[in-house]
This record gives sequence, C-alpha cells and structure tokens, in this order.
Amino acid sequence: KVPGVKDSFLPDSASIASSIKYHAEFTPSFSPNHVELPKAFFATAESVRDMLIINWNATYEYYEKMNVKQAYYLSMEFLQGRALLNAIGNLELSGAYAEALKKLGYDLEAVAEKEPDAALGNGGLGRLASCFLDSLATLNYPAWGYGLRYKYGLFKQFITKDGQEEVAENWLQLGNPWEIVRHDVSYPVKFYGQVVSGPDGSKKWVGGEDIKAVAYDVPIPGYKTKTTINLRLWSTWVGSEEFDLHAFNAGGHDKAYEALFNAEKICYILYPGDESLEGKTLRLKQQYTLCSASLQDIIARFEGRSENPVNWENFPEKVAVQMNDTHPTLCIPELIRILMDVKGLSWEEAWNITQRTVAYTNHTVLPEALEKWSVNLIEELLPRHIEIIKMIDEELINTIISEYGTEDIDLLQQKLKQMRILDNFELPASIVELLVNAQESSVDPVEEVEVPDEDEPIEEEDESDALSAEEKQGVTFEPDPDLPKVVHMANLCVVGGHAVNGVAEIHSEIVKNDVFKDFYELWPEKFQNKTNGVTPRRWIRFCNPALSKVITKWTGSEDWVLNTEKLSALQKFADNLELQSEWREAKRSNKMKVAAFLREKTGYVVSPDAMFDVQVKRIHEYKRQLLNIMGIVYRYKKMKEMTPEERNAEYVPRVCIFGGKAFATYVQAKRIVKFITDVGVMINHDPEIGDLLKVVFVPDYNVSVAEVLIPGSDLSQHISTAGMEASGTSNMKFAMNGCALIGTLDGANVEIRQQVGEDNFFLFGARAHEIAGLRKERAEGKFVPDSRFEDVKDYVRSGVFGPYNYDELMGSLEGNDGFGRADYFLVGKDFPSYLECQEKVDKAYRDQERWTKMSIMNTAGSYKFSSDRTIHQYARDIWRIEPVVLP
Ligand code: 26R
Repeated sequence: KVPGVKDSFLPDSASIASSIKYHAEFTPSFSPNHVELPKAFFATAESVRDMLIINWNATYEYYEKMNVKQAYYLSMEFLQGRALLNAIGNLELSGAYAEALKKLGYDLEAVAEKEPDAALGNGGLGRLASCFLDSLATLNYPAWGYGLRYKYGLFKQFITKDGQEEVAENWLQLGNPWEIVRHDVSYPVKFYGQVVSGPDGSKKWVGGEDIKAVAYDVPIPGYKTKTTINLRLWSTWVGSEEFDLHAFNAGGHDKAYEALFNAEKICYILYPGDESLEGKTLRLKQQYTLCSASLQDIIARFEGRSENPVNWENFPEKVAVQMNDTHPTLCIPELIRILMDVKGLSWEEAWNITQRTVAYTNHTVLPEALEKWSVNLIEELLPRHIEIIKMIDEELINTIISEYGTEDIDLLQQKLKQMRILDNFELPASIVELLVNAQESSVDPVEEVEVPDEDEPIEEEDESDALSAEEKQGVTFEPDPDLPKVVHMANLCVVGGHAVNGVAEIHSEIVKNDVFKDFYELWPEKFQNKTNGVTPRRWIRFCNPALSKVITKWTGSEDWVLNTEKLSALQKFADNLELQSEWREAKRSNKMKVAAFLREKTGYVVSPDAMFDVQVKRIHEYKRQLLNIMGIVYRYKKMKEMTPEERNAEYVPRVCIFGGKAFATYVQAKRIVKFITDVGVMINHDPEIGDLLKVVFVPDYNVSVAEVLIPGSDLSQHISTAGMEASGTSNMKFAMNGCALIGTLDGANVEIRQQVGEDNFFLFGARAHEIAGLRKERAEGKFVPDSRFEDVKDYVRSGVFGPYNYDELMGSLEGNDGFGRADYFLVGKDFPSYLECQEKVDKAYRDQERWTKMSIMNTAGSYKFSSDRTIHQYARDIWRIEPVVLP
C-alpha cells in the first residue's frame, strides 16, 4: 500500500504529510540533509503522483475491459505549464495539501513555485492541446495525447540592453516527478533504407537506421472525477543492436557514440516554429517518430483488445486519430504502410480504413507556416512513404479528372495545380497519356495548325520533345525544373482524413473559401468549425481564486467550473453595486500581485490604481505589437506637449504590459522587442510622466506568467490584421477573468464580441474582406497615411528613444520590409481607428461603475469558450466517442 493513499476516499492532511515525508526520504533525488524547497516540491509532487497512478491504472483497466473507442490527439507540442496546483485542485486536495505542508514547515504556494514549466510547445497550438487534455479527462472521454519528450523545451528569454536573448531551457535538469517511464513500451522506428518487393507484389522496407522510441507517461487527472488519462511522450534511444561495441573496444569511440547520439538527438529540442531552414531532416525525423511510435502503439492496443483473427475493418470503430495541424501528417502514409506491408491488407482496404480513422485541424492560414517537404528528403528518409504518398496523389488526380472531366483542359490544369499533394511533380504516365489523348481530340482547328504533322517523325527517345506538342497549345504537364518538387502536407491531410476543421468561425470560413477552396467544392461535407476553448479550471478556478469566490457566491454554487453556462447568471447582477464592489476588490488584489511580480522581474514599480493594459503572445508582425507600441509613443508624445494639468485631465494612468517570445532568427520580431523595451526605459524614467504612463516588457512569458498576469489585467489587446489570427486563445482567458478586450474582427474575437455584447468590446480596424484591396491600394501608392502616424514615425526616428537605429523598423511601415512589401500588416491603415478606440477605452475606465459592469459582462459572456464545449463537439462530430464513467 502506498503511504498516504487510500483507495476509496480522500486522504487527510496527516496521511498526506506522512506520504510527503516518505518520498523525501525514499525517492532519492537529493541528499538526505538537503532541505531546500526544490526537494519539498519533488516529495510533494511524488506523493500526488501516487494517487494519479492509482487512478490512471483504474482508468486504463476499465477501458481495456469495456473495449471502448478511443480518440488519440497527436501533437508535436504540449504546453502543459506547471502541474502541482492543477493536480491537487482536480483531486480536491488543495486544502489538505496546504495543511500538510504547513505541518512540515512549508508554504504550498512557495513549494508550487519551484516547479519548472513544462514548455514543450511554442504558443497557441501547444497550449490548446494541453487545455484539451484537461477537458477530455474532466468529461470522462477515453482519449490520450501523444507527443515527444523534448529534453529542451521552448527557450528561456532574457531581456538585455540589446533586446531578447535566448537560453536553453533544461526543464528536466532536476528530474520530472510527473512522468513514468515504461521500459516495456518501446517500438522500433526506421529511417533511410530501401523498399524491396516480394514475388506477390508485397513491399518491405528494410535496412537503414533503426532507433527505438520509449514511452514516458504523464497522468492527466480530470476535475472531480477518477478518470485519469494519459499523455504519452516518446523519447528516442539507440536500438541495442546499433551500439557498436566492437568499434568501441577497438578504440573507435566516436563511431560507437555516433549511433547513440544520432538516436537521442531526435528528442533534444522543440522545433521553434516558424521559418527555420536549419534542421529540416531532424524535424522530419521528429515528426515521423511521433507518428510511427504512436500508431504502432495504437495498433498494438487495438490488436490486444481484438478477437483473433483481427477484423481490421473495425479499426475506425475503435480508434480516432486527430492531427494537430499538419505536423503529424505522416500518420497517413504510416498507417497505410503498417496495414499493407505488415498486416497484409490491400491498398483499397488500407486507404479506406485510414481515411475513416484520421482527421485534421488547421491552425494557421499564413502561407509561410503551411508545411511543404521536399520530395527528395522524404524519398531519402522514408522511401516507402513517398511511394504511398504518390499512390494517394494518383488517387486524388483520378478523382479530380472524374469530377471536372477532360474537356476544359485549362480548368483541369488549374485544379491539379491547386490540389495535388505532389507539387511540381510529373504526372503518372497513364494520366499524361489520357490527357494528351483528350487534348488531341479537342484541339480547335485554328490551333491545330500548330500541332506537328502526324507524318513528321517524332524522335522517340526524346520525351520532352514529344510533349512540346502540348506546350504549343499553352498547356504543359511537365514540372518546372527551376522549382523544387514538394509534398504539400495540408493537401495530404485534407485528402487523407475524413474531417477538416478550423478553430474559430471566421477562420473556418477562410479555410473553406480561400485556403482549401477547391477541396471544399469537391467535399463540402468534410469541412467543419470547432471554435477553440480554454480550460476554466486552470484559467479561472485555480489561477484566480479571488474572483472564483465571488463568482461562486453570486451564481450560488461552484457548478460553473464544470458548467460554464452558469457564468451567464452573472449578467443579471452586472449593475448590482455590492457585486461590483466585491468584483473590484478581487481585481485589485490580483493587480497587487501583478505589481509585485513586475517589480520582482523588471524592477519597475507600478501603481495598482492605474489601468493595466496587457498584450502577451508570441511576437509576430501579424499580431501587431508594433501598432500597440506606436500608439503608446503617440500618447507619450502628446503628453509631453501638454501642461501637467492638461495631461492629468486628458489621460487615465496606464501600465502597458508586454510579454512574448520572438523566434530566435525572426529579425523583425526581435527589433520590435528591442523597440518596446527602449520606449519603456525612456518613459518609465521620465519624471514629468510619473504614474500616468508606464511601459513594461515582462521577460520569459510562459504559462505560469500568464496565470499571474491575466487575472490582474483590465484591458487586453488582440489586434492582429484581420484574417490572420486563426483564433487566439488568450483572448478567451482574459474575457473569462473579467478583462475588457480591444481588438479587430479576427479569430475568436468575433465570437467573443457576440457573446459579451458589442458595448463591452472595443472594436476597431479594417475587416478581413477588405485587407486584400487595402494592400493593393497601398502598393499602388494610393494610401494617404494619417498625419499622426507620420508624426510618430518621425518622432521615433529623431532619436528620442536612444541611439538604436529604428530605420528598418519604421521603414517596414512605409517603403520596404525586406520582402518588397510596404506595411503588409496595415499598421498605418488601422492606426487612426486604433487611437480613437483607445480614447473610448480611457473614457470608459474613468467611469468605474461602467467599467466594472463591462468586466462582469465579459466573464458572464465567456461561458462559450470553455474547452469542455469544444471537446464535446470534437467527440460528437469528428471522433464519435462517448464519455465512459468509471464505476
Ligand atoms: C511548421 C512550423 C513552421 C510551424 C508553424 C506554425 C509550427 C508551429 C506553428 C504554430 C501555429 C500553427 C499556431 O500555434 N497556431 C495558433 O493556433 C492556435 C490554436 O488553434 C490559434 O489560437 C492561433 O490563432 C494560431 O496562431
């Protein structure tokens, strides 16, 4: 029996204390005389883990017994953050743990602070995956997450006088108390090698390099339920046969270690997202490792639960696989490969089963973030998979031909160009023949003159000459030798899966009518919307206990944590002065925490009486931190032109808080970070300005920092160029925590505004459908910028904010951003409406009753944005799984 754990009822603080003591002594990570906080954290976490293991085992056993259909969420990223307070909160043991630790001389909050953030993700997509796991467990859905156990998570960000500096995040340094390594769960993963054909036409992938993927399980507890699901993270080890002991013994150490390092390095670091050219092979190896190991595991479980012989037709009745963006696309050819080459199914069977099993979520419409892999690279690394991808491409081509016919060759050509999986890749010979024939029989008489005479000898061996006949008619089926041949992963996902979804209503419309327009025309029934959500446990109940208490009091119970619709009951009390005063009290206590936090992290002292205006998210041009800071510069410039009396009458004191990481090689984003911090240094030390305006850049924004900032903010900014932010999820978290939003009609902002009411959302800016036209106008030199915008740029260039050269940054807003684009993100265009909107914000804040009402209405209207709602929709419309409650 595990000390401190009783199976059927919750342990009390005394047994918890003895369990913590037990782990401090017998789970050795530190020396016996070491009594520092990290040790207390580890012992506490280990005592929690014991309970999670019991629940994990019970959950697994029950699913096994009931042979339930399971969903699997495959993601290259999970941004879990800290787990301790979340776990004991879900287990309803927060009070007991606080008491137990007090008995041992520790403070729960101080202990919890010692936990490093698990940052195995970049931003929105990874955090969404983690919110989904919380909802899946809470709602008792039989579902698992699969990911990679990166040794180094997202880099740690330091802010120096030069801007952002990155340092590796060694989050596993002291060990990870939440993971359980499963030495018995490991699978071989192959790279390179050759495909050999058997006499019966069967294929086998042999040779190459074999590594093994080993499972590390992270138990994910649900809130107020015994259900504890699994996040299975793969770590890569060298296959035992691969370590060359002979070479080692003969003194060839480097050679022997090479295989070791080759295998282990696959899981060394999280790919930092966007636009890196380096490390392509490594990234592809990572993606394939995730897909191959997870599918082998899923298949082994399916077979283990099946009768003998296995009925593979049944596979989609027991398994749903969700691909989190295109990063796990290789699931598709990998499942086909296993079904055909290992299980002996036919192409038709394997293709059909695969399509019924997998589904795809799109998270971005930015062209540079849509993955394209070089055919050569895939061919070399995964020779069997490229064959399968070619088969899928051919299947698609046939579908396109049968849909659009061969009469209108231009139309067909255009469809093939836009829809094919293999981009700039020769068509299969049989199809070229079909098209050439179709063309010949439909050539119009005028053009026919140009076709070489039939008697004219055509040099047989020169194929390009033979095809020049088509070229003369303006149509070619030949790839362009100057362009690379690539696999368009998103197209493969749309073709290979049975469902495609966007992550907010406006985004799903863009997905249907723009990004995947042609596919939507072909298969309208595949396309869906699943508006994102966030878990109300982590994002209100646990990160904002002060507000939670007020909500519980006024809604009558704590039910809102599981049924967020109950939050809407607050609407009818929004004018109630008693609620308003309790509401403001809670907000103020949270702002005090933010002020203390800013002081600790940056040294800046801010007043909690000022409005806290926050923009925290990855630094990206489309998110327009530049618009925000240009607005601040304008405000500062105006202030400097006023007398103190005028200033105080005109402006509400504000603390403008920024946070977020720029991708290490994203030059423009790093300039923006530098610019913000320089503006901060200037303004924050200007004695004329005092508390009227402060600008603070919080270093190393992550999940834990968000948990402090979000509850303590008054206004938050979600100001992307319309049409570019797929959804955003922090906007939902801010609304839930009673924070007003200023934003464009983009992503989930659109729906948030609908829910909380137009009066309670500060809207500005161009609409998504206007953007293309505005850019065109801009390029044609027809755009006349607002004089305030011009003044701000001049002001910045005049050197007010220090010696750093802002020419390139300012230049990107007019002439050239280095990509031949002028203010591509339309900062100048939206600047006037942004300033006017900010004036409305000031005015609203002056009336604290009105502001508090807005705050309450935001929380009340945010109920739609619980990830519980999102997960119910995925379960019902895509995965077809039902909740399974443990007895
Ligand atoms: C392949 C590589 C270049 C890469 C590109 C982009 C890797 C990762 C990304 C991250 C993208 C896909 C992302 O995080 N998208 C965000 O997903 C959130 C959850 O759906 C949305 O809320 C958010 O709007 C979107 O930017």
